[in-house]
Amino acid sequence: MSDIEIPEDHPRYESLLTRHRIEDGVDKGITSRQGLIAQGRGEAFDYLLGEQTIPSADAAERAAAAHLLLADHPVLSVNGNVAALVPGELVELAEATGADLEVNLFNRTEERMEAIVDHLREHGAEEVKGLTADGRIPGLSHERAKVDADGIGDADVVLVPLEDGDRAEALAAMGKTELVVDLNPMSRSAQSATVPIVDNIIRAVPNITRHARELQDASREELQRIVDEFDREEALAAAERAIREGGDE
Ligand code: PTJ
Repeated sequence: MSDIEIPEDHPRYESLLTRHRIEDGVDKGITSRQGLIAQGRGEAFDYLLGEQTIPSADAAERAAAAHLLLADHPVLSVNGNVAALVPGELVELAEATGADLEVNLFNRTEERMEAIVDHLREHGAEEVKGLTADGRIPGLSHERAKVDADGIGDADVVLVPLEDGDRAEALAAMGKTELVVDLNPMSRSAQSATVPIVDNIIRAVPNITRHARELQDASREELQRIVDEFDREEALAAAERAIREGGDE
C-alpha cells in the first residue's frame, strides 16, 4: 500500500483505495502505465453507474458462476490491473469453481509476467499458468497472442476482465464462451461477450464467487437453466439505461 492514508468516512473511499492499489501495482511492476489510463476510463463509467452492482450485473454474475461450474475447463485470465486490484479474490473464485488462473497480458513482458505470477502465489495461488506460452490466439500480433496450450488454449469458458476489444473478439472467434467484466457496456469486449458483466472488478469477482458457492450443489439442469435464461442484449441495454439515468435501471 502507498503511504497516503484514506479516511474511511470519505464519500469515495472505495474508489480512492482502488486508485492506490493500481498505483502500487505500477510501483511493483505488476500493472502497466497504460493500466492507469484504463482505470480512469473505468472509474468514469462506475461513477455514472452509481458505484454499485446494478441488478442486471448481479444476474450476469450469477450466469457467469453457472457457466464456470458447468465448464469442462474454465480459466480465469489475469492482467496487470486485475492482479493489482483483486489477487486474493481471484484465487478464491478459482477455488470455488475449479478454474485455472492464467496470466495473459496485452503489453506482455517476461518481467511483468513473472511479477504477476509471484504476486498471485503470495495471495495463495498454487498453480499459475501463462509462462509456458506454447499456444497462440489466431489473428493477433505475436506478443498479445501468447497463451498456454493447456490453459486458455484448451479452455471452453474464459473469464476475461478488462480486456482490450481486439483480443476479446479473437478469443470469441475461437469459439470460447467469454465472460467479460468491463464497466463500459459499449466496449467491443462487452459487446462480443457471451456474458457481459458491467460492474467494477472489485465488486464483480467476490460476487461471482458468492453465487458459485450458493450454486455449488445445484444440478446441471438448474445451472443450465440459469445460463439459458440470461439475456446478454437485455443486460447491455439495462446497463446503458442505468448510465443515462444515473445508476437506476
Ligand atoms: O496488463 P495488461 O498489459 O494486459 O494491460 C491491461 C489494460 C487494462 C491496460 C489493457 O487491457 C487495456 O488497455 O485495456 P483498455 O482497452 O483500456 O480497456 C479496459 C476496459 O476496462 C475499459 O473499457 C474500462 O472501462 C474497463 N475498466 C477499467 N477499470 C475497470 C474496468 N472494468 C471493470 N472494473 C474496473 N476496475
